[in-house]
Amino acid sequence: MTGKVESFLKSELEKKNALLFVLIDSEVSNLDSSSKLAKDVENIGASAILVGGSSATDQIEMSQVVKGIKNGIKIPVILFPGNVTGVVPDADAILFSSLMNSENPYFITQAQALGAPSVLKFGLEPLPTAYLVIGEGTSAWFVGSARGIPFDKPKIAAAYSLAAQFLGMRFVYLEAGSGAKSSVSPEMVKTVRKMFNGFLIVGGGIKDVTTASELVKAGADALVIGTFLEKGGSISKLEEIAKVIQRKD
Ligand code: 1GP
Repeated sequence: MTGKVESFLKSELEKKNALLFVLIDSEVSNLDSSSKLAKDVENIGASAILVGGSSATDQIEMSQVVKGIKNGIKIPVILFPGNVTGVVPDADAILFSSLMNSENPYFITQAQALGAPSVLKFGLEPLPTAYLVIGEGTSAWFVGSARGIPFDKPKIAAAYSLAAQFLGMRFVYLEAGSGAKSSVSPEMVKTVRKMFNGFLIVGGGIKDVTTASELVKAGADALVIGTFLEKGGSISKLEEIAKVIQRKD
């Protein structure tokens, strides 16, 4: 069943070529700075704020950050959990993800089973997501015991995405990993796009206009950017990226 946040994202996609999601890691940004950051990125046209990450494990801190952010903005706050500790109240939705290419069944179905009752209890809208880790050496890869899909094997990513679609998942997230040296290739996005009909999210290592625009041209529906801002990247440069990816030609 499509909920409010999913409908909002779809309506955004009718207006914009692709969407910008900004990732806030509650262990990097404190309460004040994350609330300000959320307002700033809403102002430049981001469509959602993701809160979480594979190394964010302090549930109390995350809960405070989510609550703080939520008060000041209208765009949805979507949880991006790396584990059951990433399920907290007050957000609008959650990327209810299976790390499909993990070698550990915990990250494929068990964490989901442990977290699901809290998702229901907190009234979070679950967005059924196949989370695919591309490449190696990142926190998402290590923490999630992923068998990273090689960057130059787009057909494998496409096969997983098609399997996700057949399993009823409406979102695929191609993840190169936070702070990855290189992002997922446009070729991989293109190959996945041909197979997968749902909402295609791409993240990890995106920090410039050219890369962002190539990924969108290849078929990404939303790009996730986190480290760029954490490392001091400017809001005006992010606005430039937002404008380029949102523009309908
Ligand atoms: C990480 O895809 C997100 O989970 C964002 O990546 O931090 O490299 O922007 P960056």
